[in-house]
Amino acid sequence: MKTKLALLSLVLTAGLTAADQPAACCAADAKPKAACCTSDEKADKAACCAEKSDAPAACCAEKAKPAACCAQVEKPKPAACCAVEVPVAKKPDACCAEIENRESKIQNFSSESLYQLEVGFTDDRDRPFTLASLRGRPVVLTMFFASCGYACPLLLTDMQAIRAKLPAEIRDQAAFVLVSFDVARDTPAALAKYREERQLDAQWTLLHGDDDAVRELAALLGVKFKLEADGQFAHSNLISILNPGGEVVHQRTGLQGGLDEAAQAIVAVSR
Ligand SMILES: [Cu+2]
Repeated sequence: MKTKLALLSLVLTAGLTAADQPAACCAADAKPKAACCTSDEKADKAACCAEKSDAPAACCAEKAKPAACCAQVEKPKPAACCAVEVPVAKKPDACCAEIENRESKIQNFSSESLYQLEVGFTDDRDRPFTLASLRGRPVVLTMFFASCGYACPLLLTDMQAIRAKLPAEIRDQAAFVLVSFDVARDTPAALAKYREERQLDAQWTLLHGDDDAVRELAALLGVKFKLEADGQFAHSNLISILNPGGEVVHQRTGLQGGLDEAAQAIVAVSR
């Protein structure tokens, strides 16, 4: 994280122009604002920031006076204020949302990308897994639960059928992902058993998440699910196709048809 923030700070600092220089501390010389405000000789950083409240990146990146510096800024200034060592829980929402957006751009994730999700999952070998690790590949993703007696087996069959429709070179690079919303029963061990029973090879990723992670992903995908009295879930039937950047480019809704279209969507984002 520190490296990313340092990079961000550098990017922002590099973008400052002479017009951004705070008058009081920079007028005396031609140094750009960054040099001016971080100079030991011009140590009154709060005053420096006050001169130019919309360009505090340089002075607020100075860790010695983050509180005073950020207080000078009327609007939250993410790069500046978040660049300091503020505990995560205390970062202002607007501040963090913007810096995350900028970091995502650095990683080439768009605002539509599921790979911006910071929640973690666990795979069926009990290893931590983040969705962003799927970047660079076309992805076929479905939310399901392993003990489903009706729809989920059909969804799996359709994912396998979509896979079979792909040209070999695309089939080999695609990832097939099943994320369970049955957080209580579909433990990594239960998912490992499911993999074995269904004979799913290494191209398949089976994920367990905690309640928050699952709900967040479901909301982004438009998947609804509800635990019924009989232990089964009522749920949406959606097979989502993601491009290599993690954006949903196609969804097959329901339990019938649409396999050719789904395969075509995968091919389209693979070339
Ligand atoms: Cu189901």
